[in-house]
This record gives sequence, C-alpha cells and structure tokens, in this order.
Amino acid sequence: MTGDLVTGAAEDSGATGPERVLVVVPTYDERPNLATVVERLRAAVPDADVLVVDDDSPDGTGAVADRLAAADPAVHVLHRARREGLGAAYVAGFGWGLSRGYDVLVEMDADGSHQPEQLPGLLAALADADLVLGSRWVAGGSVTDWPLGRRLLSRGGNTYVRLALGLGLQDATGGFRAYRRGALEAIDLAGVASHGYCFQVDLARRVVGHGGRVVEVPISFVERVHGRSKMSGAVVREALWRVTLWGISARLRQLRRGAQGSMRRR
Ligand SMILES: Nc1nc2c(ncn2[C@@H]2O[C@H](COP(=O)(O)OP(=O)(O)OP(=O)(O)O)[C@@H](O)[C@H]2O)c(=O)[nH]1
Ligand SMILES: [Mg+2]
Repeated sequence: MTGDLVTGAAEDSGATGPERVLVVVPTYDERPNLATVVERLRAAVPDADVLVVDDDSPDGTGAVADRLAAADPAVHVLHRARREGLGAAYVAGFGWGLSRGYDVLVEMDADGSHQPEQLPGLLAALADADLVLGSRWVAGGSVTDWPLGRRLLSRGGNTYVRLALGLGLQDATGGFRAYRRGALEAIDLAGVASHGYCFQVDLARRVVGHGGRVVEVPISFVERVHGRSKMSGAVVREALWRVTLWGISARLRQLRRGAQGSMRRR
C-alpha cells in the first residue's frame, strides 16, 4: 500500500455532534455515478465526512473526486497507485479514518446500489452494536432489478457462509455497513488479505470473533444504472476457497478445544 496520495481539504472538517462519522467510498471506474452519490450522501447525512478511495481508475473517477473535494471540505480523496481490490481499498480507507480520530467508519458503494438516504437508519442502530450490516436478506430488506443469477449467487453465498462459519448472519457479504472504531481497532486490519467481496465476510467474522455485537437492519438494494459491475469469476472463486478454509480452521479449533477440555476432565 505504498504510493497512496491524499488530496482534498488539508484539515478535517469534523462532524458536529458527539460522534465523527467517515463514509469510505471505494471507486474503480465510477465516473458516471460518483458525483450523484456524494451529493445524495452529503444531503442525507450532512454531518458525515466522505473519503473516496480511488485505485487510479482509467475512466478519470479520481479527477471527479478531486473536483468534489475541492468544492466541499467534508469530502476527501485517497488516491492509490494501482488497482488492488476492494479489500485493500477499504483497509487503506479505514487506516486513514482511524488515524484522524473518526468514531464511526462506514462502507458504501459508489454505484448507487446503496442508498445514502438509508444511512441514518444504520447509524441509529449502531447505538447498540459494534457493527451494523445493511441487510438485503432480512425481513423488510429487498433487491431491485437483479437478474435471477445474481440473486441466487448472493442467497447461495450467504447460505454457504452461514453453514461454513456459523455467524448467524443473513447478509454477511453486503457492503453497506457501519463500524464503531473500537471494532476495527480490535481486529488485525493489516492482516486482512481478502481482495474481493469476501472481504466483507472476513471483517464480519473477525468482529464476531472478538466478541463484537453485530446487528442487521433491512436495506433496499438497487442495481447499478451506469457503469460496469466488477463482480467476476475470480471474485467468486476467492470467496469460495477463503470461506471454506476459514470454516475448516474454525472446526479444527473447536475440535482442539473439545479435546483439551476432555483431557482436563480426565
Ligand atoms: N478502489 C477500488 N474500488 C473498487 C474495486 N473493485 C470494486 N470497487 C468499488 O467497490 C464498489 C462495489 O463494486 P461493484 O462493481 O459495484 O460490485 P458489486 O456491487 O458487488 O456488484 P454489482 O452489484 O454487480 O455492481 C464500487 O463502488 C466499485 O467501484 C477496486 O479494486 N478498488
Ligand atoms: Mg455494485
């Protein structure tokens, strides 16, 4: 993660009120979407700051982000030298926010699938949680305009995660969520190697593993209108092998603990 360059307002604008919220928005080729999403976000949650983390998008998203940052001191940009995947972009963005003292760190896509108007609901639920997941697959949640294949992939992926990891979550793969800073400080962020969307599962399992309280609130997810999805076969394969490995190592830990317990009882 060398070569990161920060532009935008030199100083944090600081949110008013008791808690400072930073919304981290990773971008790769989101030029047609970014300005609208940031505008909606600033209107929906005016006290929150925004950090766009751009991986040198070929379509010039970084320049759009710079323009937004120049016009609004609450908007910041982290320019990264090359594309390193969603996970690395978030780890860099969280590091940026934690080192600047933000109390709450939010994940949100730039493509309009996550509706900024629903963020206040997520933040309200954080009063009683360490991590709030915007969930498509709990009662009241929904997905609009997704083909059957994407629905099945998301439902099937979440079922597999539930069976393999036993986290008890309905939507562990979603990327509209809010963390208390303590939840991120407790986990080894630098040790997160997940690149694609299994990053979301990885962070949820780490928060649960450290005894964090995770709450799911329903969201209505809307398919992107502009631009191309970055979902790919490689992303699905990475999720499959990592979740399987995490599941196996969790079972082995359980077995070891069980064996140690029965040795002690003898
Ligand atoms: N910085 C950075 N952002 C990324 C990268 N890959 C994806 N993103 C961003 O992460 C967010 C989610 O990516 P999407 O392509 O929308 O993936 P998705 O929402 O799971 O899939 P769709 O529903 O098909 O759009 C978007 O804001 C992307 O621009 C990456 O390698 N680096
Ligand atoms: Mg998307």
